[in-house]
Amino acid sequence: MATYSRLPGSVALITLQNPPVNALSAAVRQGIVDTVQRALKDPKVTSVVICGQNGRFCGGADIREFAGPMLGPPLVPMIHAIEAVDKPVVAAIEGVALGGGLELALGCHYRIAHSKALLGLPEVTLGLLPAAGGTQRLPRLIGLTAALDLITTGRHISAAEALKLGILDQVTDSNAVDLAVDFVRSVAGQPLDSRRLSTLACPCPPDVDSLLDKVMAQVRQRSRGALAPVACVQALRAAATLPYTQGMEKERDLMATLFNSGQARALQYAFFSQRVVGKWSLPSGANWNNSTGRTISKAAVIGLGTMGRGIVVALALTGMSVVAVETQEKQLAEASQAVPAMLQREAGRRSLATPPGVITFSSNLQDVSEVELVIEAVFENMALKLQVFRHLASVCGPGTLLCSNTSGLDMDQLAAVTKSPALVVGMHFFAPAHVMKLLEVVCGPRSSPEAVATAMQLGKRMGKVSVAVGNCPGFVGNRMLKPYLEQANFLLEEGATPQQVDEALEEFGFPMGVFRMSDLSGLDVGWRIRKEAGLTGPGVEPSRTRQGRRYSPLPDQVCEAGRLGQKTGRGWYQYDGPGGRVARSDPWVHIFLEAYRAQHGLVARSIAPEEILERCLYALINEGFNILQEAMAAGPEHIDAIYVFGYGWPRHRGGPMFHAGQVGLGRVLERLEHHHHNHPDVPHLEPSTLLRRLVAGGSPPVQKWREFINKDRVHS
Ligand code: 3H9
Repeated sequence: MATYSRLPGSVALITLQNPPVNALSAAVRQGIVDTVQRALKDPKVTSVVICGQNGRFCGGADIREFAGPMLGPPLVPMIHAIEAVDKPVVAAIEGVALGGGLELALGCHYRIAHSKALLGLPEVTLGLLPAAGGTQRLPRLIGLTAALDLITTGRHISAAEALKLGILDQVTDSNAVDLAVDFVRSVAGQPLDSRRLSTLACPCPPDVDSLLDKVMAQVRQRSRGALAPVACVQALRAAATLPYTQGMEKERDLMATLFNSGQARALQYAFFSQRVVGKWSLPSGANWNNSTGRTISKAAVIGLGTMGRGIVVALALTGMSVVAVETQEKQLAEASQAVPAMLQREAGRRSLATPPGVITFSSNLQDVSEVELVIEAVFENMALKLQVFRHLASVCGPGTLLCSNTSGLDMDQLAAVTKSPALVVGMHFFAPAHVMKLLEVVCGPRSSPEAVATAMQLGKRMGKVSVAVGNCPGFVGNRMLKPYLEQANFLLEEGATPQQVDEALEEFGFPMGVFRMSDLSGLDVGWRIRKEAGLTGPGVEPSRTRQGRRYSPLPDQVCEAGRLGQKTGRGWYQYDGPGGRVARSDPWVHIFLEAYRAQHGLVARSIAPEEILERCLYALINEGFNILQEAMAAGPEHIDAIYVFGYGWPRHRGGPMFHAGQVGLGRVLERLEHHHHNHPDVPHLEPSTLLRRLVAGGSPPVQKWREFINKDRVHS
């Protein structure tokens, strides 16, 4: 709702009240309509200030209401009514003015903000556009070019930038409401015509069409199939070329299309998923609300390869001091050059609240004895990691948290060689660790709530989306990736080319298909893991069945040919040279695939993109259902957040589990049964029990799956 008070000097103060972000719910909109009317009618009131409770102006439309019928007064006429008021209205912006919140402020005649406030029109990130006049008023205020940038990216901007762009009239380091009240008294009685943005012309560059065409082309390329950014450009074209009223009609029509699209639902689900995963819980009942983590001020990282270096930077950016240990002298020398440069670059890109912490380089494990938390990031080899953990257990105090950056090894085995297994958790970062948003926090059976809470809090401090997951081979992300990669290889055996597989996946919205991605990461990573698992290497039978299931030796043979991906200039594609980035089709690969098929008596067939998508994506999704059933992820939102933030799953498709719901669980089940029938030697294609149970239960929406998962556990 909104409260009304009359301040000395004839100023009416309207305060939005809807914690935590004063979103514009039906009750708040009704409150604004009523209080603005009251201010208008009160002859003693000469001016109005609108602010938000608890130092937050407004976080925009109430996203929770989008799922239900539209109730209460609509935003557009409400904002029009404010703009039309003949007493000056000032928005006093503290905290945030986002989406509908900024649109409300744009309907006011003046805008004053606190210097720490953030402003923006992030609707595009929710699959929408700013449809309360934002696409029409903002370009009239700051010009088409700047509005295109803000609205198509949805980025939040600082008060300083908003002042420079002309969105704000004043910025203050002290109380924005007090300043707004003083200010509005000083402008009472002055003409308001030039302050009504809807009446202004939109400032445009002379070559407006070519600008709009250029931006549209960029947006289409960047958005990988997302509809909202394209609609934003269309709405801004209307602002630049049509009168205001017609522009508003265009905005409304585009919004109606977006609002009812599956993409908007997916993106709003992704918004809430990101928040759900922060509220972790363990099977023991310990959770984010009843567990306290430690505040870490000094940490250490062991192993300064690519991952270790990124982790050092991510930790130092939080302001904590970091001991960076590497026992190989050459690697240490390289890292002590590279890491400070990485830190400086990254600190320059962000506006840090505290200066970066001090990094001390060392070749001696003994130097970590004083730290509160250690992250081991040595080579992915159990024997080596066990050796490091044993060493750490003898060097560190009994209260030190010991974490591993393993991407899939058994955390419990590592915990077993320490003195305090309860203080051992996995912290699985994604490369580059100082940039990628995802962190899997791996909870072993003995990890204490305190250890999990500490890792989750540390993830948050590093700006990560941290997801608590269970301890199983590959955890959640890599475990699901395995059947996906496996299907991609089988498709090559059956007749597809790497380009065909990659194109189908990129068309779906992945930034890179599986083979281009593997070339980028290095093909030797998986090769080493398969050798460790006894799947390939000297003495292993070179057949297409290994350890009792279908196996494709294709990637092993590519590695054996010295083709390790971009780093060697050759992999599934060819590059300009070692380290080259542009993938080109390689005749060697086609000859190699033909020879391979001939050797194994395989007849190549033409494979449609639909089959490529079904085989790769449904195998991955099926494993997601197994993970849910085994409680290795607390809910579908956790899996979806992992895939959106760590594996390039297109955000406008919500995540793999949400996508399964959109496709229809019955359809996913039917296609898995079909492919499993054709490939009975591929266990990953056998539909999960949970999927069958959900379909039998009427294919409930993703938010209801937990009921079925819990039922499953009671019965198992
Ligand atoms: C829009 O405005 C459309 C219009 O143009 C046109 C309409 C016609 N609604 O993120 P936090 C909840 S679209 C409902 O953890 P922070 C959030 O779920 C909207 N709920 O805090 C969480 O709930 P819980 C455009 C919302 O301090 C709690 O608030 N606006 C909304 O890290 C705290 O959130 C946006 O896109 C909302 N609008 O960050 C802004 N916003 O505690 C979306 C938040 O139960 N919001 N909640 O988990 C944000 O970006 C961040 O929440 C914000 C605060 C920066 C505001």
